[in-house]
Amino acid sequence: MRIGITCYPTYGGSGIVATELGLELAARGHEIHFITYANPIRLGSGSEGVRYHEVEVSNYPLFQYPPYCLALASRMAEVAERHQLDLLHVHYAIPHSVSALLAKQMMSRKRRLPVVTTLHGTDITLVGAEASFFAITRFSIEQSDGVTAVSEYLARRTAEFFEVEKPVRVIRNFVNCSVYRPGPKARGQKVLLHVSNFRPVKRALDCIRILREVRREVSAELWMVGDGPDRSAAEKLSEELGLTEHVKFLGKQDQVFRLMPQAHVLLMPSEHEAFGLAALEAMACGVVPVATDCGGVAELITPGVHGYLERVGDVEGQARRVVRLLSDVFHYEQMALAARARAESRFDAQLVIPEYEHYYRELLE
Ligand code: GMT
Repeated sequence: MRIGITCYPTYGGSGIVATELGLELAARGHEIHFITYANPIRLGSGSEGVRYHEVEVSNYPLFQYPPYCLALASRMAEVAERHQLDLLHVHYAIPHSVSALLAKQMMSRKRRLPVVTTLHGTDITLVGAEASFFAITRFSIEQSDGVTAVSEYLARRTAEFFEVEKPVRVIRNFVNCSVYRPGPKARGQKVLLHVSNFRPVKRALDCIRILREVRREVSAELWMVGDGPDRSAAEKLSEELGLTEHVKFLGKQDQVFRLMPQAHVLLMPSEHEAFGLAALEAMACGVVPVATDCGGVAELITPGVHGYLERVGDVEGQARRVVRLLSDVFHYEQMALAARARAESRFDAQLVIPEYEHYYRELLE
């Protein structure tokens, strides 16, 4: 198939899933066209079967707000005609889905261009729920030819909140278990890891507070990977709590699979997660997740088996779990093996990518 993919190319779960999906589909022989405003971070250069089409927006002085959605729609239509795309698959409803629907209308009469929209989380729970975006998010879900969600929870929430009849297919996130795999652990100190875009919903500051509690019992350090609005506040808090030398802010990393296996525990203290991709990637690397029980995370982690889920904001509860894991080697090893087995048996790319392929075929037929 010839597939156009649009996503946010920056550091964030939906862009990562879209990029990995494109690369996996290309490896299975499909022709993939990324249509985005910048090269998606995990795309690299020169992957076989993958092309990148940049969206440029005119900055005419009359425009107070450059019309990105229109530039995207035009580029989608142009790429679809030129490369005879079979379908467009957009990730994150706003505004990609709306631009794709417009591109579909722009096609010459003979060309069909089905639109698949994948819902990732905040496009429904935060952005789509804002009064100014509610109606257009609902419209884009109803008008897409196919809609997928990354968890049962998100599919249910979409149906309830937007009162849409449109069937939403659940296709969970995936990880390539040959790339994300266990490796040697960091020597010396135990390592806690947090990977996110440091938006308030991630509660990155809780990681610093958890480290403080953990260090009362066990010697450990914290690696903070990523960047975003709460990074400065997290750096300031680590200074205030006298933890500067125990917290490393590593910034954005595009080869997380090299870093992850070295850690012992992944911290994901989020306020909300539709799925929790960082936890899945960590599990594949044999790193045990200590997370919060929110959104769709329980579809990934069975508490006490593949990791732990505590109440949002319960820093002491999460710290207690970390201390137990770091102090009881047998318990830790068992859980790390179970986490890896869970990733392999249910979420490996080899299992999930065919679900997308079947879905595309259903729509094309
Ligand atoms: O806000 C974020 O965490 C980024 C966001 C995105 O769309 O870029 O992540 C969402 O999509 C990820 C990939 O499907 C999911 O693993 C995350 O759980 C989800 N984030 C939230 O629901 C907060």
